[in-house]
Amino acid sequence: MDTKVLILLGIAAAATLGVVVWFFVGLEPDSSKPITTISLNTDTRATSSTTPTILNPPSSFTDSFTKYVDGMGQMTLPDDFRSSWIHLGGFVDPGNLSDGYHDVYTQPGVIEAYRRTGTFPDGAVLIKEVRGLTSGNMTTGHISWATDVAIWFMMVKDEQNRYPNNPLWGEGWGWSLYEEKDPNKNIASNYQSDCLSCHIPAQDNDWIYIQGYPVLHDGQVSSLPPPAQSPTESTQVEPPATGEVHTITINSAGSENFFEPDRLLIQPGDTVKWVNESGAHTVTSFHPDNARPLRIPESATSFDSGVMLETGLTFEFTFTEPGVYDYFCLPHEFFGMVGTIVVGEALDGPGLASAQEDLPDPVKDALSDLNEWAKQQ
Ligand code: HEC
Ligand SMILES: [Cu+2]
Repeated sequence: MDTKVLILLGIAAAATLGVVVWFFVGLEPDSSKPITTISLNTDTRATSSTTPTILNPPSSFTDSFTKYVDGMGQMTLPDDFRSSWIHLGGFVDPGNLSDGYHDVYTQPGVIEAYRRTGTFPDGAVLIKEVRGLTSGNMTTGHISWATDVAIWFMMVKDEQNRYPNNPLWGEGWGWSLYEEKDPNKNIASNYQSDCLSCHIPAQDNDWIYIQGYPVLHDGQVSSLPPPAQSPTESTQVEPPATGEVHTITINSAGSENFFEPDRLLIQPGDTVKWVNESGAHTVTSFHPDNARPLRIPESATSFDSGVMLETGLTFEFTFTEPGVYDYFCLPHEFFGMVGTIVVGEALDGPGLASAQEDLPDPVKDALSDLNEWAKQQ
């Protein structure tokens, strides 16, 4: 081909493009609006989460292990996920101003892979961005919208158990956490104490709360676990109570989660009835049955309410053996949500021992405070 022909072809192409652009501009619903930029989008990725169509979905996401994970298993928050990843879905906590919006992002192609196989592919990354909430009157009503970023939670799917000795990796995922003040620094240290217990209700869905992502399952969430493997009626573990019944409420207020009261003196044969006032909690004794060190009398039975997801659910336990019983809430253990019951008197036993080293720091602090109190009973 000689140069003249090339130039002619070039002019023809430019003219065609001009006509095409003019055609689309003409289709603009409001063509009176000034058009400032026209960009020719060569990106084939769909940006809408409801119609995820990707022309060439990547079949593998294992490059995550070079891009976002180092050789030791330390994870880095990707910096481009908001603009080039897919918004999978989200959650809103309207009562919580400081972390009301939870938006979840994943790589392009993960949705297609999930819809094909029913599982998250190796190397899939999920990022939950947590933002504050504000609200005001708009022409549509009283509307809430998101403010600044507070924190990011990140999970990386690992089907090959690549980092068996790194405490951030397990159950098929890497788990990490970043704060706005230093997004380059992961602040989680151990997924079991920092993350896992709170994800137990989602255990059957690979630890992911897929009900928040209808795009994965077209809203068909019948495979979801029942909302509560929980005590819908009160559970009686020991012989029928002959003693008094004491009530402890379980509460969530903003970011505070607590048993009220968190310390109680009762008599052998008395029953304690825990009532869930708000939030999702458990009443779980420190006992090897519950994967924790023993902190109840040796001869006593362990107890665990299961997750109480709804307000008004109760759990009862009748205490027969004298001594000190320590218990915790599984979802909020890491925040120091623990309590103690002294039955009869504070006999020297596992419940009075100083807190075990491997317990999270907030638990250690709370237990030493409760121990001080128990010793005086
Ligand atoms: C207080 C309980 C709690 C703790 C602690 C917690 N999570 Fe979650 N996480 C949840 C709940 C509940 C959801 C879904 C609803 C929501 O966002 O509130 C969720 C959602 C997520 C999501 C979005 C994907 C999904 O599962 O739906 C990621 C990613 C995530 N968490 C990672 C982590 C990591 C990593 C940690 C530890 C550093 C962690 N989480 C600690 C309760 C918790
Ligand atoms: Cu709790």
